[in-house]
Order: sequence, then structure tokens, then C-alpha cells
Amino acid sequence: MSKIIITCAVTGSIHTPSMSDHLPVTGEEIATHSIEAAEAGAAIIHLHARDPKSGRPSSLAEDFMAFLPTINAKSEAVINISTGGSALMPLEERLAAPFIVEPEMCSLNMGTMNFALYPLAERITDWKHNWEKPFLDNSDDLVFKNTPRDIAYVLDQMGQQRGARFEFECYDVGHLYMLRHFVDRRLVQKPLFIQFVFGVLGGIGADPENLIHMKRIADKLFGDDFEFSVLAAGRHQIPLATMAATMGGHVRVGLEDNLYIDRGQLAKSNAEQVAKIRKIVEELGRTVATPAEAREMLSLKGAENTKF
Ligand code: KMH
Ligand code: ZN
Repeated sequence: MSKIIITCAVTGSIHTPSMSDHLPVTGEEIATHSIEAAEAGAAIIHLHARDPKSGRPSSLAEDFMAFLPTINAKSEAVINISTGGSALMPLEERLAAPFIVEPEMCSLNMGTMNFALYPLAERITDWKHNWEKPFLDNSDDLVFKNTPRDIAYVLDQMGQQRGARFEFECYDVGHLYMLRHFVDRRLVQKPLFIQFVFGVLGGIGADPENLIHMKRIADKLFGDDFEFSVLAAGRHQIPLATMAATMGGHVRVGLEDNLYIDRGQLAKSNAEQVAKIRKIVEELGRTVATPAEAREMLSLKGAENTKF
């Protein structure tokens, strides 16, 4: 089996500050969490930005630039910028920062879907900011729009024009077929790095059978032309990542996907989750990829070709 790439998704746009005091929101916090995650073994750092005062997801390039140069200066990690942003943001807003900073990698969500976060509000009694509750409650009517036209636009603008390669976020089996459609249109190049996403309400559930099925269909559609990684939301994070590691896949952890380190115990840092999955995958006999090895495996353009 090839070396295993650990991606750490540091803050995301799903969880809100009231859910954990440890969720990084300021530029300094996001930079510190990212550098520590890289030191713990993450080769790729997947990033969203937040408004430093309110913790609300932000699309402003200045909020990204509050952490990108620091991470770049203090680690070798591959920086992957989300083009999903927040499901509330229109595509142009989600692309504002990636257009300017031209990262080596960016995420690309492979279908339009429901993205229901409202069950997360049930556990919170003390709200830190007044945007949080309506943000979660209104997700019962939220459409995360990623049409074929949107996908083609991101592939052209970020891939063709700016040399980025993609973390293809596939939240269901249908998204694999959409990716295959773009292979057929010759708009994506191998090797594909496909992130199987489990446990988002609106996507496929975090059942082991679903991982087997996603892998089987990906094998059928892409043959030897893809690497797969697994992220699972909440308490499913470590079990499904472990399963991926045994199947020859890569893994993603981080507070974007899960706030906990153990049952009922909040993670104090992203690095804790990286260290935990690293220990597991090494016990399973896999070797963790360095950032240089991840760049080689995924044919990335190199940190020197970014604009931060
Ligand atoms: N939040 C994850 C479920 C993105 O940033 O484009 C998927 C994700 C999407 O990371
Ligand atoms: Zn993300």
C-alpha cells in the first residue's frame, strides 16, 4: 500500500463557536492549529476562514491572509482552500479568496444537495453569538448549490487557469458518477484525489457498507486513476478513517468534521486528532506521507507557485 496522506480540516463552516471553546476562529488560532496539525503528521491542511470577532464563516481574502503566510512560513504542509466556503455563500463569494491566493489544492463539491445542520443546535444552551442559532435553524431549507455549470467553472478557473488540483468532495454515490462525467469531458486530470464524505445530513450515511460500496463504484469508474480519502462527521470520524486506512485509502480528520477526541470529550486541538489517527494507521502498518510525498503522489504545482 502507498503512504497514507493525513488531511486535517482545521475549522470549516459547519461548527459554531458555542459548540466548542477550542474551535479556532481568529487568524492566529487557525495558524497555530494548522502548524501543530502539520507537526503531528498532517500533510494537507484544508482551510476555511472565519470573521475573527464573530467566528462566522468568511469569504474575505483578508481573513485568509491572516493565517496563510504564517502557516506557509512555519510548515511545509500543502494548503488546500475550500471552494465550498459556507453553503450559504453564492459561488462567486466562495471563490473570492481562492482566486487571489491560488493554492496548490482546493476542494470541489461534486453535487447540489441538502446540508442540514439544524440537529446540531439541540445540544447548545448558551449561545456566544446571535448569528449562530438562526444559521443552524435555517439549514432546514438550505440548498448547497453545486451544479454541473458551477463545477465546470471551478475546474476551469482554479484548475486550468490557476494550476490547482482538487479534493473532490463526494457525499454520495451519485457524486462519483458526476466526477466520471467530468473525466469523460476531459475537464479533470488524473490522479484524482477523491474525498468520500460520510454522515452529512443530506449525503450518504456513515455506515461501513457505504464505504465498501463507494470504493467499489470508484474502482469501476476510475480504475487505477484515483486515490481515495475518507472523512466522516462526528463520532464516525475515527472508525471510518481507520477502515479507509485498512483499505489502502487516505484519511481526513479535524475540527471541521468532528469536535471530539473521545466520547463526550472535546478535542482541545486539531493536532490531537491528527496524532490519534496517526497512531492508529501506524499500528496498522501504514506509513504517513510527508508533504513532499503528498505533492508527488497528487502531482501538485508546489508551494512556491501560490500567491501567499
Ligand atoms: N465540510 C465537509 C463536509 C468544502 O470545504 O468544500 C466537506 C468540505 C466541503 O470540506
Ligand atoms: Zn471544508
